[in-house]
Parts: sequence; C-alpha cells; structure tokens
Amino acid sequence: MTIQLPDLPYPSNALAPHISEQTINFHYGKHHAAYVTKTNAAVEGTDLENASLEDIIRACIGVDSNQGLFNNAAQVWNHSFYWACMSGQGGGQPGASLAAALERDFGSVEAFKDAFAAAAAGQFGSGWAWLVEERGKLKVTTTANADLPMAHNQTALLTIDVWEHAYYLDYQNARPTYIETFLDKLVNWDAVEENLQNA
Ligand code: MN3
Repeated sequence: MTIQLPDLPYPSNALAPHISEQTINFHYGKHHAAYVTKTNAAVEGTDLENASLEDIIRACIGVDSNQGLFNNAAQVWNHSFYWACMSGQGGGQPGASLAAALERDFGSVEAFKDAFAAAAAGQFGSGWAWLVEERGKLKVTTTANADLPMAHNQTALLTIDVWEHAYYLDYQNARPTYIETFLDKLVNWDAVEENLQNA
C-alpha cells in the first residue's frame, strides 16, 4: 500500500479570501504532497511498506532512528486532519452537543476559543494547536513541529497549523489575525462534533 495524498474536501479557492488559493496551492500542493512523497520513499523496502499511515506513525513514536519518518508521516496525518477541520461555509457556532462539552470543560464556548487562540499564538516556532479528548475530558494543547495527539494518547478533535507556511502569504507575521479568522470564519464545527462523537 502506498500512502496517498488525500483529495482536499473542497476546491482550492473555497477558503478564500481567508486562506487564499495561492496558499492552498503551496501548502497542500507542495508541502503536504512532499510529506507524502517522503513518507513513501522512507518506508519503501522496509517492513512498514504495506502499513497504514496510522501504523507507520505509531511504529515510529519514541524511536530515535525513525524520527525522520515520524516527522513526514505525522505531517501527512496532521495536514489531512487540518484540511478537514475547515470549510468555506465554516465559522459560526458549534452544535449543541459540542457546545455542551466545551461549556463543561472550559466554562463557555468563548472561553474555549480564547484558550485555543492563546495556545496557537503562544506556540513558539513551528507546530500545531489542538482541541483534544483525553480520558473523557476536552483539553487545549500544542505540539511542536510534527508531533500530534495520538503520540500522547489523546484524540484530536480540531487543529490549526501554525507553521509560517500556513499563513505567511496571506497574513505575513500576523499569526493572531490568522488564528482569529480561523476560529470566526473557517472552523467546520460539524466535523469537530463528529470527531468528538467518534472519540
Ligand atoms: Mn503545514
């Protein structure tokens, strides 16, 4: 089995003007595609050649000699998940069951958004901010570089890519504006709720 670059869940201009078609063409078409190519090259001829993406990632967690493969395979997963967290009709408010879970663990939906935005803005250097489920509780976390919730026994519910390549063409250095726009205009709350139901 070869790891495939999944189709985007929407046309490459669907997130404009918030995320431009040019950003998608680089971020999906070049960066995400390169992680797929490098993952396939690294597993070719090894006993992970026919493994699923998740199995490749799990096999590499904590194995120093597989750090390069982990980085590429995890970035394939992270980007596929990130695209699915957004929609051209995104934003607005989460549905009732997700809102109830956010109120339970953060106090309010707004308090969750504030925590998520602060975490995403505060992640030093390249990485990701997440809403995760861990033992029945929702938490905001960040990871550096390619690291991801499954390496910490957490289930990912929502993510934002805060590597500069995610926002630099559209926002330059204004990471907080990108984060605010993501939360207000782009989050596909239905997808987040579905992730919670499957957690
Ligand atoms: Mn990226």
